[in-house]
Amino acid sequence: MVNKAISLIGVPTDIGAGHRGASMGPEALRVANLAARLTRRGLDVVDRGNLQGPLNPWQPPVNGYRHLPEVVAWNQAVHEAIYAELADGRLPIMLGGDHCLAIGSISAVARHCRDTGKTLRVLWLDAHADFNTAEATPSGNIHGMPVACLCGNGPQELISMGGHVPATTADVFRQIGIRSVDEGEKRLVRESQVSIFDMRHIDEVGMKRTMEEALSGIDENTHLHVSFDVDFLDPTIAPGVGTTVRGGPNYREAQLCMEMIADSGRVGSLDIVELNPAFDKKNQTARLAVDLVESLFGKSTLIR
Ligand code: 6HN
Ligand code: MN
Ligand code: MN
Ligand code: MN
Repeated sequence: MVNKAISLIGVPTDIGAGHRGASMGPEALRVANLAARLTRRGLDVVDRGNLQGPLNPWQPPVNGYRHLPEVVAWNQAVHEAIYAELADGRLPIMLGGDHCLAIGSISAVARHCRDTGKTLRVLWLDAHADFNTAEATPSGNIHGMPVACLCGNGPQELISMGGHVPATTADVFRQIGIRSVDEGEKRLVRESQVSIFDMRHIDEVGMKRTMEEALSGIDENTHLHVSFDVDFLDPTIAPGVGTTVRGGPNYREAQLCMEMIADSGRVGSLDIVELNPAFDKKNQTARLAVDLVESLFGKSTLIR
């Protein structure tokens, strides 16, 4: 059974992104009624408000990284907040914010798993692999680097978050929906143990078998962390993100993905990231994200 004690933690920053606006993500999710929708599902939801951190100075990269000191500050705040919620026995939902924040959240989840003897599995729902390094990145934007950092490939301040290097290992990741990986990044992904279920795989075998594969091997001792980058979704249904890539999952495929995760009963923490209201129309992408998160917590279209 999934933990019913949910804590919402807003992280209003676009410090790792290539476009401004993901800083408005937490409020857009609140306006789309995230808390009430989950409460309606019988969950005990507490909104902890927003974390604080440095403003976005909007500077070019230095040694391959944009805004590294600010990214470190935000992620430290995220790490402490998520770790405290987990230690308190609650299920944290991080309302991003851009995807660099997954360094803080997932390092905290990994630390909680070490404390409690749980096995970590991360479902990374994204159009992108986010496996860049200072050498491979085309942009210097750290939202393209969190998975590499979590696996120990990145700047010292980010790979040592939570005091354990690496924070976790590549074999815990299952990446789903991938369709945009940079040239240098491709080589790094191939050399790693990250499992990728790219759009070609989803086209060929379908979302059902993809999710069976991504969830295979989990058991009562698994802590499932879902890192939901909203650009996972096809841009025709989810225009409110900074880095759209066409050819993503449609509404039903995304619903099935979330429903099958819910069926596992093992979700222990969630990131909702990269929602960018500056690109959205009438908050439709935030409303879609909330709809999908309801499914992740058990809302189902199943009749039989
Ligand atoms: N995201 N691969 C590109 C880069 O700049 O490294 C895009 C990264 C997008 C990251 O959407 O979380
Ligand atoms: Mn726990
Ligand atoms: Mn991402
Ligand atoms: Mn992405």
